[in-house]
Amino acid sequence: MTTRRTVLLSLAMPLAALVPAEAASPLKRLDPDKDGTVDLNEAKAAASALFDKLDRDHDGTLDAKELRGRVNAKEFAAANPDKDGTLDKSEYLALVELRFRAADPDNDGTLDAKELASPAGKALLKLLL
Ligand SMILES: [Ca+2]
Ligand SMILES: [Ca+2]
Ligand SMILES: [Ca+2]
Repeated sequence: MTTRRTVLLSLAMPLAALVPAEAASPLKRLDPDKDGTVDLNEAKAAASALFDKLDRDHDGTLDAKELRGRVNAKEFAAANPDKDGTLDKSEYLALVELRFRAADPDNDGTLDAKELASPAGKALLKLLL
């Protein structure tokens, strides 16, 4: 019995050793259900956490300064229909959804590693991490 257990442990070890190296990739950080893709809910959950982190003055909105270049002026204007100079969370998440769709050319509702690495995918990641 002891021998068998030792064999199982030695098989498990190399797998465990891989985890820290992979934890840094954006896909791993954005994929809590570990299905290998990022869906819109996962993207929005990450975006919501980032929004709270960026909102330094905790007024529930992000101004251009708090966004620190994550959104260009044209997108900012389009994402901010009430033109108050700030994005609230629902405006921010609408922009995330827009970029998500742009990054999903095969329209399957999920982003795989390749889609995340595309220019549109990288633009989306700026709003998530
Ligand atoms: Ca997933
Ligand atoms: Ca703010
Ligand atoms: Ca896709």
